[in-house]
Amino acid sequence: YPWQTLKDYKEILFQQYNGIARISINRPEKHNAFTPLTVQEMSEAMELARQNPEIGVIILSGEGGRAFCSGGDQSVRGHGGYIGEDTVPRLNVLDLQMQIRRIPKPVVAMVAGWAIGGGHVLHVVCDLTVAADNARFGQTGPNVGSFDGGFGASYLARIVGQKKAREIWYLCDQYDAQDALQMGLVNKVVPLELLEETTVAWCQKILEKSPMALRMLKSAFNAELDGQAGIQELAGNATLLYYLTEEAKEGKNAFLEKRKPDFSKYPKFP
Ligand code: 2NE
Repeated sequence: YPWQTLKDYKEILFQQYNGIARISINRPEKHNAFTPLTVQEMSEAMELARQNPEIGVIILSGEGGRAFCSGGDQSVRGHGGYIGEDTVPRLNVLDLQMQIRRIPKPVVAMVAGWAIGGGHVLHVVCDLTVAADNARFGQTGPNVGSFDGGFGASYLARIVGQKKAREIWYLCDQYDAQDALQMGLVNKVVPLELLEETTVAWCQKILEKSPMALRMLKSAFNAELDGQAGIQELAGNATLLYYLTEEAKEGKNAFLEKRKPDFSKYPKFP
């Protein structure tokens, strides 16, 4: 596909094609482990994709065909987090997880090879996952002195069930693409050579759908799980829809025109 670069980064690629943005970790020599800079760049790209009216869907991937992402780069893990050039320890991947969940456009994980540790959690929080037949999934936290008790535990358990989620975390086993399909952890498995084609075809199908309906659905799926924050997100979309009505505009116009609003002509639905 003729992907066009949207912005140059050091540790990721940020491209677009036909309404699809693609954010891809570009550290194949480390199986696409992330540093604070990788995450900062992904975060900025995700925000740019959110603000770009041309973009309707985002693909998250890893370069090289051998790994989606192997989690936090253990060689820069220091006292209290992952350490970047500014010497400050961070766990900024948690903010990226929130961004993926809150962006009102579907995010599709395109997984070839390893999706491990914090890299596994990144695909878990995506709306959909298309996997290549060489994909391998798993958590490693308890092996390397780490854990993700947020979406990495509770949302994973919503997807695969409590018993399986506990197995995944307590045993730190690795699961192949068919295992993942069977437990509902991925949506589709295809041969590696068809991964991009299939993922782009799924995205194009999504792009034909009503963006407002997709937006409402994403926030509705989140609302059921995210408590007050989930309701806030769904309610924000309700406000957006209300602002599009003449009834809401009458309120604003009356204020600006220093008159009493006349809502009498608007229906009082049963
Ligand atoms: C992914 C896995 C199982 C692959 O094994 P293999 O044998 O196919 O590859 P290899 O040789 O281990 O990896 C290739 C190169 O990538 C580096 C390796 O050190 C190796 O480098 P060289 O020896 O060739 O120089 N590499 C791979 N993953 C890395 C990583 N995460 N950090 C730094 N370098 C890495 C195997 O590579 C593996 O088990 N990787 C580690 C997975 C892991 O434990 N990730 C961190 C989990 S914790 C986390 O991500 C996290 C969290 O729990 C909570 C919040 C935020 C993050």
